[in-house]
Amino acid sequence: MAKLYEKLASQIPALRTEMQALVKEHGNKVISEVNIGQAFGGMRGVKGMVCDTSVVDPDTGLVIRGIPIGQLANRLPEEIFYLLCTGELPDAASLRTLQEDLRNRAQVPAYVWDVLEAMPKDSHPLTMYSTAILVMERDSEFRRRYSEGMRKEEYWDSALEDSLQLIAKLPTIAAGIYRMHTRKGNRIPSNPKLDWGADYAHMLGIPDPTGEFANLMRLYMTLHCDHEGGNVSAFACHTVGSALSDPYYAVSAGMNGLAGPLHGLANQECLNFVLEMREKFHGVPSDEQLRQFSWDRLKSGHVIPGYGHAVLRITDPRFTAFHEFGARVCPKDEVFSIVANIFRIVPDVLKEQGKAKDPWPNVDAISGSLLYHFGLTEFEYYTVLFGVSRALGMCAQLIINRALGTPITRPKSISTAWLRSTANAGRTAA
Ligand code: HAX
Repeated sequence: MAKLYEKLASQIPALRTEMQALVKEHGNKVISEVNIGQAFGGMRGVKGMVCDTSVVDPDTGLVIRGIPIGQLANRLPEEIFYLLCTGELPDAASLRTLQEDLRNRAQVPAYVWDVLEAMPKDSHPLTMYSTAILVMERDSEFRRRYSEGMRKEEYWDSALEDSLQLIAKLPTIAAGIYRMHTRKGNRIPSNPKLDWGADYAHMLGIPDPTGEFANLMRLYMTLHCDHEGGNVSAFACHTVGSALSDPYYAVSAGMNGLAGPLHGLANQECLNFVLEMREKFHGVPSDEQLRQFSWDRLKSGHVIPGYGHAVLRITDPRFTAFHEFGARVCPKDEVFSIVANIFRIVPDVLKEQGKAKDPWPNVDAISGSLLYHFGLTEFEYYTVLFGVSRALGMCAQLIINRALGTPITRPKSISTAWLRSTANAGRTAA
């Protein structure tokens, strides 16, 4: 913690000065306009918040602190967390200190397991995961210090403290949920010699004679870490945190957003789509069968899961990183082959249909097929994996927002009647 804390402490005064100067000198400069379509359309494209951890460019994809995600695919998730927070990759000593710090905080309180074990056995794993985060709120340093009168300039350091506590414990909690939910047997103790991602893989208990499953988990944790500030889970976390609810409340809220089928649950739906196809055609379908299957799905009023994006207009570079991993590790796997064939065929189908603005695959189109290859076949669990990784970005964004004193989120909503009269006034004026 020391080095990450010191690094942030050294950076924050300049960040505050820059923000204050921008607001003072250019506070009235218009950066976005909103039309009625956007007001009814999920505020798509409206520039109304600041997020420095990462940017999603329609034509580049995820860029973390100026580095395209494809160039970070071989980095450890802990390095990515440091990068998200500070804008710099850690040197060897800073990485070691952060890893040691996370190990020292990894012990999960017994009451968390008691709560999880008391939940109905058919609870969704993401509900269990979000509950575990929320129940640990009793230990929040942010809330404790706030109630003691903590000064506003100090908010970030207790947000960092809570974030590190959370991040350290999440792999153990998530792996415990997997063992419990799938009735795979007892929880597997953490191995303190392993890095964060590999330890998570180890605690899941998936046989890994080649070490490639651990590699997949590191890659998975790195690729899903952040996707700028306006996506459902990040925005939910941001909004709850902006009320100065502590990081446990805010991250748990973000996880609930991840549960939606249009967001984090999409990876589960994607694998379903692929497995349905495999079952129907008793293996890898021909190109024509695949094309017809996709059209049938569209005509029945369903989306093709894993394709399209609210921002991206290219093949998601995270899809590409997973595709390269699969092509190296399991090129002949049936499920992976179907995913690769869908990638050849579905973009043209979607273009022909002409509705989706982005006919290209997003990360969810492929991640499940790789997990499935290694025997992690319980796809209702996949969103939890996403949630472990995404906690890195949520926490980094929270820490920075508390450092900058970002105020409570409160966009102005308008009524349909107001829009109607405004639209009509425009018509009269024209
Ligand atoms: N298949 C079929 N139709 C699609 C489509 C797809 N994959 N993607 C978009 N469309 C349709 C939309 O449903 C919409 O139709 P209507 O006008 O009839 O409502 C139309 O094309 C325009 O939509 P859009 O502007 O291109 O897309 P949105 O920004 O509204 O939505 C989504 C983006 C990701 C939600 C959308 O592309 C989708 O539903 N994709 C499938 C689900 C999915 O892969 N979700 C994961 C996204 C990544 C993520 O956040 N992961 O957490």
